[in-house]
Amino acid sequence: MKKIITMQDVSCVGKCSLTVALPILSAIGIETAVIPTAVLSTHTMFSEFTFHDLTREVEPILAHWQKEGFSFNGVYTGYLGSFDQIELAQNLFNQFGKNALKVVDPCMADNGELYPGFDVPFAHKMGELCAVADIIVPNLTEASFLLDIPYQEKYDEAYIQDVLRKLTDLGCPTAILTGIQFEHGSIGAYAYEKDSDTFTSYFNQEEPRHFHGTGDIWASTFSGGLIQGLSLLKAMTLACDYVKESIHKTLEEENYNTYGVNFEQAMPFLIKSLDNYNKG
Ligand code: PXL
Repeated sequence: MKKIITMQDVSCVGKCSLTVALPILSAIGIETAVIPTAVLSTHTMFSEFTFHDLTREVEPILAHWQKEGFSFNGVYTGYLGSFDQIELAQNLFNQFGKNALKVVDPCMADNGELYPGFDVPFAHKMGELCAVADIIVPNLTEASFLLDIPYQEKYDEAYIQDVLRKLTDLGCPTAILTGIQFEHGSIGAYAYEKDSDTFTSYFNQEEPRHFHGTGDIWASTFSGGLIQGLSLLKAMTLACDYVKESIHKTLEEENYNTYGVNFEQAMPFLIKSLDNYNKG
């Protein structure tokens, strides 16, 4: 059985970070070791939330895992709350990432703005973690902060390709931009692999609403798909299709939540899709 480590917070309500990564990776059939970086009552898009920092736990956890001789096929980091946590993620990559696929989702911004509590120096520090990843999966806002370029709402394919090349110049061989929209009604992911100088993209029909937390669902599904041996395009396709289905299930519900999507009800779709890929 394949094994992955994921390092991110526990937002007790909010359907993001560990509370989506763990069930999704389990559904994909991967044993998942977790490094919880903090416990919050909700994610930070609520007007208030409690926050208990777990940074001090990370080093002892890693030291114990080293002693046990554990090894993993993948290491995937999501929302990290401080400079210290980014440095610990770098240690994690050094200790457990040598023979593992290292995926960084630089969760820190959306819709042109940084999330509460983050600033430009934090974004640059996140760039240092991206430099030592195999694959990074920012949205365009995060990419703009990583590269210190203005966020653009309207763009064309040449612009996206240029941003992707610049992202790989940070040091990672592959970069994928998520939530890309060249035209109204279509949304998808666009990847660049530096070694082969190849671009790959996948687009879906856009659902009528956007939701918080879909980036975490995308990154968890994509990381799990790759660890299970899917090609880059198939893992991107699985992630885009599962996010779309999760939004679809959400919108089917009367009085649906707006803080996160119904990824739980779309899980049969995820498992069936993965089965079909494995058969095909
Ligand atoms: O979805 C990313 C995320 C994860 N964890 C926390 C967050 C967010 C986004 O706002 O606040 C605590």
